[in-house]
Amino acid sequence: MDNIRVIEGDLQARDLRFAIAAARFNDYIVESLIRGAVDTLRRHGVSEKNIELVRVPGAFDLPLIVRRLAASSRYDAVVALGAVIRGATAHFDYVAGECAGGLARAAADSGIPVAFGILTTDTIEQAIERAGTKSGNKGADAAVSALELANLMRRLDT
Ligand code: INI
Repeated sequence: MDNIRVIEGDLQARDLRFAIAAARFNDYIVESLIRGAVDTLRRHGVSEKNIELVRVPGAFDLPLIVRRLAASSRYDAVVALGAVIRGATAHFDYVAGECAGGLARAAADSGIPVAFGILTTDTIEQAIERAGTKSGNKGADAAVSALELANLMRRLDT
């Protein structure tokens, strides 16, 4: 390992610009994800003027808008936030599956990192646990990934 050149992204803010795309559905949960993401970016030194928040109705709608944001050349990375809670409906599989697949395609097609900050849980209690209580904050985790990936993309460019 000692002789291997390791290429990785650090977590420096530099002049990086971020879009946060967040669903309104399950807003009580998603607000905490947004707070976690913004707080994390700011504490790593990202200026507020380099963060824009875009709201969409639900997680299913994220891929279309994230694709547009990623293709705009305005951002170095996009953080996608939402909460899909299973409840008693088969809807869950469609919404969660299309959201995940669509976000992955948006990243691959645009060449801009898209961090996946979508909670997919069976219950609202599990969602609360992952939105800033005992299991951390998935919005904050996604923001860290976005920072690392944006920096890694820069390094790979040089
Ligand atoms: N959207 C979510 O973000 N989370 C959900 O749990 C959810 N459920 O359960 O239905 C949900 N549905 C709405 C969907 O994302 C779209 O906004 C809607 O279908 C309009 O395109």
